[in-house]
Amino acid sequence: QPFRPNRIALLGAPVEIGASQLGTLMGPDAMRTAGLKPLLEELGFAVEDHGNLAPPKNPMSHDAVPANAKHYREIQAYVQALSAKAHVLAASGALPIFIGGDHSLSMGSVNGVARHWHAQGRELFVLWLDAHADYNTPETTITGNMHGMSAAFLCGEPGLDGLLGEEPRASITTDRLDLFGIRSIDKLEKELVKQRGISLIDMRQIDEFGVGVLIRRVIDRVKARNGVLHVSLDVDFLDPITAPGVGTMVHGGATYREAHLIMEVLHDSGLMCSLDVVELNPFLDERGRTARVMVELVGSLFGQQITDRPTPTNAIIPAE
Ligand code: 6HN
Ligand code: MN
Ligand code: MN
Ligand code: MN
Repeated sequence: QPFRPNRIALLGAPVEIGASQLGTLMGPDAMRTAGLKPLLEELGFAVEDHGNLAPPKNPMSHDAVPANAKHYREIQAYVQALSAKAHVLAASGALPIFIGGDHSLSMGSVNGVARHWHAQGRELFVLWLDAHADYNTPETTITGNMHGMSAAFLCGEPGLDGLLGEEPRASITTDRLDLFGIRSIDKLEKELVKQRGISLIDMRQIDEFGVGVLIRRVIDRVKARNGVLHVSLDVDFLDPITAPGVGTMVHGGATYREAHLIMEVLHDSGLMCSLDVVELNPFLDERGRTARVMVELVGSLFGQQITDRPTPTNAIIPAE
């Protein structure tokens, strides 16, 4: 069953302390300035902008603060507020877009969205488009930055168990996570991902097979289980030549067209139920270039096309 609502809910999540480089706080407003809402409206959607989420000033959490998780309390407040809001937005029937903010926000957005879909009896799959695996735990992290832990948290890895407090936890299983575009992974993080058997498409595989083939493999798996797909798009998935406005640049990322092809194929699949656009850092951007690129990518994800002619695929899916 495809999910093609005509309503989109925008929510800014200006969290920046999950990363060491400050500035992603300005991400949501830069995406607005770059014309996100009018573009989606032009594509035929009714767009509600819910503004930027403000977490409670004095949150009540009494769990122990884990070692090696920087700004744990502040991120905890954020994640709880975001999970609750994400659940409400998903349940409203709109397709929510969470605009970051650093990647720690996905701990809240995905948890809330997963909770909604699991109650509908549909499995939530997560596509993690990123230079990094974000699969560290407080045990494995080198930096202590929580934006490097979000995928691990979502799969229920231990170490951040008290993070959600009273907010119900809706973990995804490791066979429903696809790490895609990876080219920077820490040693212990790599071991953990391997141990869990998580699907990881690195840049070499992208070079060898092309993104068209590989993204269809992800989609087919979601389809086969009648799932829905949350897309978590980190700006650093893209090559820094195309997207310099990011604090964690890694060379050798996806090109402008590779990224668009992924968005176009995802759109055609009709499986996407929610989206994060994270790690945009307008403080590091060049004349709004990266913000504009991200808005254009969202356009392709919601049906913007070069021509209206359907393009057949020549993908031959290699056995895994
Ligand atoms: N991101 N693996 C590094 C760390 O600090 O744990 C980088 C994390 C990057 C996080 O891209 O969202
Ligand atoms: Mn990330
Ligand atoms: Mn990243
Ligand atoms: Mn390439």
